[in-house]
Amino acid sequence: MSRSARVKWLLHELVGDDFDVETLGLYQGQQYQADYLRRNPNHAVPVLEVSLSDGSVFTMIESGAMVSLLADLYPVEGLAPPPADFTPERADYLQMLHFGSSWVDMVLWQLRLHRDLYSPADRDDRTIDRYMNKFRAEIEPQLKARLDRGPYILGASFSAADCVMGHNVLWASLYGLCADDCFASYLERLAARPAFQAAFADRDQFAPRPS
Ligand SMILES: N[C@@H](CCC(=O)N[C@@H](CS)C(=O)NCC(=O)O)C(=O)O
Repeated sequence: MSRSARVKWLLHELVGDDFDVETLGLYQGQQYQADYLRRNPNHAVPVLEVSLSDGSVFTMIESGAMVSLLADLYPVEGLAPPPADFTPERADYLQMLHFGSSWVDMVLWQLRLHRDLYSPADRDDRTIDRYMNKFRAEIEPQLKARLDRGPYILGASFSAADCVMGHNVLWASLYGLCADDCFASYLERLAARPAFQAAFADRDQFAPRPS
């Protein structure tokens, strides 16, 4: 259920099971171990390590960048409108990918921190109210308008942007957001995909919040 799911899901869409997964105990603080901090100084998941033919490894530390790059690397799968001269399809795709992995993500992260992760002394109910209202009043209508027009966030076809926005909708639904039927139908469509099922098959191993 962490942001790793966005990347894991897309990898299953693109290459089946042909990648290795390493898990990290976030609630146990394993992201602060020296070896992990060398890979990601932001002490966060996901990290994507790409092994190159010269034996070196390139490390990526931003889920939105990973999704964007991976979708472009496998054009035959057709999960990203091709980068070319300007096309409205490509522009809209990038816009949704970045909206999902920055703006919408930022709002959900504030909710996650203040509802689930901070100690009771650091939680702030006004911050929770502010971001719940922002999500309901500003973000949900934009997503609903898109899902009223078509089955996926870009319209008729599933794309890598759904791996980010679908994950966000799933995340938001844990806070009682995205309650409209259009979101339930969207999640049902996404959950019917074998790659989604493979990506979330281990979800029971992870607790939604620290005990
Ligand atoms: N902008 C980053 C955010 C990554 C992030 O905050 N991941 C969370 C889990 S979803 C994490 O690992 N938090 C642990 C920590 O901050 O110590 C991305 O999208 O990859």
